Amino acid sequence: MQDSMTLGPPGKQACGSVVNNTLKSPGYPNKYPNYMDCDFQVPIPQNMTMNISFIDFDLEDESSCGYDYLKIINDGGQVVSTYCGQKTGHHVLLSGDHVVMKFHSDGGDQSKGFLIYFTAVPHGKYNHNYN
Ligand SMILES: [Ca+2]
Repeated sequence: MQDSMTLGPPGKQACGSVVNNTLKSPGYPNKYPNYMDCDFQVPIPQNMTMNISFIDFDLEDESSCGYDYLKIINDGGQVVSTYCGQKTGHHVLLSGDHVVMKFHSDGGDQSKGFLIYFTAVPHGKYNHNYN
């Protein structure tokens, strides 16, 4: 598997990175390319909880997200949730050392992609995850 932290072959679009606490899918707001595999690691400040807000989210939909997906993985390497379809307005709260966002697209059907915003909030501001 290709190292997702490096640029792909010529002509393949780069994954980008988190800029100003904001993560955009490749090409956003235009459709993301096929055959993308991107890992984004976002540090979580000590004693803080990360609020991950799906400002805009539209990936190719499939009942088990088998085609295109965004996975949220905690610092223990466990997949917290897998998302596809339309999830605009969704929030996820995660604590730990860092969060990994893993984006995959297959060889067919593209959608708009996502715009995600990260906000570190003090522990206890929210009582539970609402994903
Ligand atoms: Ca697709």
